[in-house]
Amino acid sequence: MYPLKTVHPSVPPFHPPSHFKFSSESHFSHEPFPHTGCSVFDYGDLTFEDVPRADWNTSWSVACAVHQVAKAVCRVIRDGHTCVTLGGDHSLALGSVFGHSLAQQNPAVIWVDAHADVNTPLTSRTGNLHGQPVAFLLHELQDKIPSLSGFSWLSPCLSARDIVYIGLRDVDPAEHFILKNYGLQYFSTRHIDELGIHKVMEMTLDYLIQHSKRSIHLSFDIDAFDPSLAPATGTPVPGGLTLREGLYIAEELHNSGALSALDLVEVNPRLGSDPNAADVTLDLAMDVILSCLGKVREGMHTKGYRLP
Ligand code: DIR
Ligand code: MN
Ligand code: MN
Ligand code: MN
Repeated sequence: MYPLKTVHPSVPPFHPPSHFKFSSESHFSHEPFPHTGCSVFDYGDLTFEDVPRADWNTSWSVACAVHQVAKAVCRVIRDGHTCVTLGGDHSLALGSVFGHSLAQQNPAVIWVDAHADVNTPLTSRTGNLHGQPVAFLLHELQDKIPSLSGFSWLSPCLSARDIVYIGLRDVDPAEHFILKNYGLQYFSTRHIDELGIHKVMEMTLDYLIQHSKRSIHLSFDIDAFDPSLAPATGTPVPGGLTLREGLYIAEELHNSGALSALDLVEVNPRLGSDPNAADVTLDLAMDVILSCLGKVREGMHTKGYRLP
């Protein structure tokens, strides 16, 4: 038997918080989540104001939406749960990471992505806010961020030292400058080729956790995977993670016992060239989430199992 460090999720009895009021459709599932034994509580949908199409990517509409995400994520983590946030584009991590930092002191962030998402509004060549969330979150970049309408609730909650990227392979020149100049830690796909995903995860966790007991935020952009595996996404980049690398990352974070928040973003079922694109991408996203929550590839049996 290979001596893996394994943390078995203890599943405490769950009582829905008395104060939740996201929507009337919220429900608590007493059925354990498939493969993991976790109990799942659906906090319900957030409701967003209708925004005219022309305003979809404006800072105001994004800011209002992610503010709601921040409050919701904070509440879930304060209740003692691991919060799973599904996207949607990666600007939602502005809210989820900030919300996490309100609930728990100084979380560590692992950003799995083809992109560094660290443009500032002034360096961005696309204007896309989903290419900028990390810049908004970093203390070190605050003097480079113009004040945008709607974002007054947001204050930086991460230092350059608190984040590690895995899977980078499409980084703009300004982003590369930021990574180097501010000493952000990253493992590009070339680093994964060189070191192997096992070593990358070991180094990532050593760097972020060391001997401290801090919680981990995994922000997983599905475009980290190779486009052959995750075609239904907005900005696919060739040469991405294999299924096994992606699952290894997720399993190691489960094994760390410190995962408090997981974003699974940039899944867009409307995109992709063939009719299967949405299905395969959704299945993959599901696999990552389940692995983060304790699904193991070697299989499982329940305590007390007896052969017939
Ligand atoms: C590019 C692409 N660096 C940008 N980034 C994407 O728009 O800032 N991030 N697609 O997810
Ligand atoms: Mn991203
Ligand atoms: Mn990306
Ligand atoms: Mn993106």
